Amino acid sequence: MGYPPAVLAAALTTVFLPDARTFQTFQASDYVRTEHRIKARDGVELFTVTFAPRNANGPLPVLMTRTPYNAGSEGIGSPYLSEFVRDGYVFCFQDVRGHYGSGGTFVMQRPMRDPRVKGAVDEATDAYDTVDWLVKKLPGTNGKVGMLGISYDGWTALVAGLDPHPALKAVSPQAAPVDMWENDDFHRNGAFRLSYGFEYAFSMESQRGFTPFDFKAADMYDWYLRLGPLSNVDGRYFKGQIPTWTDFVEHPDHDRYWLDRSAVSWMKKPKIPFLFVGGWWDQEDPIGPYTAYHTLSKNDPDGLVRLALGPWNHGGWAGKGDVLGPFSFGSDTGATFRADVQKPFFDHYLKEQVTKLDRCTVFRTGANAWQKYDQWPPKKKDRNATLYLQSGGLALFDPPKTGGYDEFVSDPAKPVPYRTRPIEPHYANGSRWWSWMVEDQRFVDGRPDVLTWLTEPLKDPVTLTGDAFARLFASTSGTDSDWIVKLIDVYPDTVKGQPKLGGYQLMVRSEVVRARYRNGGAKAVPVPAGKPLKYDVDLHWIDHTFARGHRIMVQVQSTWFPLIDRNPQTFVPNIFKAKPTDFHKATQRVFQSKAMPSRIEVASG
Ligand code: PG9
Repeated sequence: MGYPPAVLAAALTTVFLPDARTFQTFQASDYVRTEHRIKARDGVELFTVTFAPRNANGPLPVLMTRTPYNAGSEGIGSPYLSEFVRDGYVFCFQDVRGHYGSGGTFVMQRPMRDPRVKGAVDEATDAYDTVDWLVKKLPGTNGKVGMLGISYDGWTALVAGLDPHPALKAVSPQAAPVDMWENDDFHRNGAFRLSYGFEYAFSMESQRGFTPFDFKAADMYDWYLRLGPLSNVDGRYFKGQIPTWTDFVEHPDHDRYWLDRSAVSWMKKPKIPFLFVGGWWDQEDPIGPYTAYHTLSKNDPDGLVRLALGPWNHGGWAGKGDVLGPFSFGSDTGATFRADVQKPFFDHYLKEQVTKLDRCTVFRTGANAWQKYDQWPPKKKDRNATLYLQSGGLALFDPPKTGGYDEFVSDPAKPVPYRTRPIEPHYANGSRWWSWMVEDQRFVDGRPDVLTWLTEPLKDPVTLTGDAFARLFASTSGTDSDWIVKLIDVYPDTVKGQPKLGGYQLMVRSEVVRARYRNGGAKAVPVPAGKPLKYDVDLHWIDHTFARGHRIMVQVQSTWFPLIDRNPQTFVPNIFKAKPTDFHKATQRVFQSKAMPSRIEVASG
């Protein structure tokens, strides 16, 4: 439909564009960079950098990011901010206390203050004091502030949004962890994320500013095996000088320490709009966005909570988002998200540009198509699906009629690598950490300590949309155990035009549970040796199409090294204090009978 330009301009002016200044467009070079030291309520100075357009016709809103990764090095030339830069926003970057230019002491994910303690500070008060300063002291603002950021910067945005200054009008926490014992960077359901926990704690706490650990080794699989039990970390390297590592060791269970740091405990009812953003293949914080959306949307009568999920690794939406590993998504999904979801969200609340904002914008992987949902999981009961593990390595959508179990021996001395070796340190130059979640799983298929079930090639496409769980009936000959479940899309042997994808095993969902916490994280309890037990492995959410001719695969294993530390497979009260003699081989069984039907379940809302 073509409208005459005059009609179109009039319509745009009245509906979308509140005043003439919106017609101004800017480039990064039109902005002036200024440094500030903003005093928090306790007198600590927070180093802050602002960028404001030189010749704006009117006041503009502020977009703020609070970071532990050096505000001084932040610029506005990246694609991530380009849509805002062009349109005219003021940008503000601030070092959290204790890192780079800010005063005070850094505390990893500083717990929320006790409001009864006078003068107490946390990341929310630091954000509050900064917003207050921005709207009162910084010239050229319209009195409205938004916050956004990825990962740690997303977490600082989340915390600020839960206890907001009146001028903080909208927040987008992106890949923000929520409860680091249950999910994301440091643990998964209490299983310790060894390589990430080790590297990150050291890099943040050995000095002021991010300082990578110098492994002097090419392969982290080898390095962590040679390290031996976790008690050697302090003995050989950290010497009690890395506070977060000390806390890992002293708080193996989901105790008060973790609850105090869990944003779930601070989430009651949203006071301002939130846009949560996550990536299906985020190698660091894939679960925080779901958990936050899920928790806050339960009590959201004003419809303030929104969600966007895309085919991204950690922060992949900041770039083009057209490919990940060998997979192409058919369009620049990062750019689409930023232009169609992120920018309208902030424009709506900070510039009063009235636009329809979708509740949940989700990229369906496999089909390469964006979906809009009124809620997540969407209400579509007909989409519920159950895939049963059967004898002979078969996976079927019908329950087993007979069957027994499959077994393997898990040996902590020869753990299954989580990705192909050599495994580089996470943030080393050229590290494949960023794309390991889409690596071809054929590198472990066929190992004697990895069980595999597979459907026949699909006659029709199968789309799974909703909450995904593995219900596993399993036993171990030991007294503790890890269970790792992977849901995999197996490509046909030949893929037209993409020879590299022939037979590819793409991991779509994956998770680990630690058997000692099967009754809850508060207390570790031994597993009765040899007794089959039911484990609910939360695979979180899925929106994926397994195309015609593809097969669906499920893999189960008990080690995933060194992503996850080795379970001794013999119960000890604290695995961080286990001795070398505590680690034993165990015989693992997965049951697939009528009475104990191990399966994958996907349920809609
Ligand atoms: N994944 C990182 C992180 C976030 C929050 C706490 C600890 C680590 C990050 O990328 O910032």
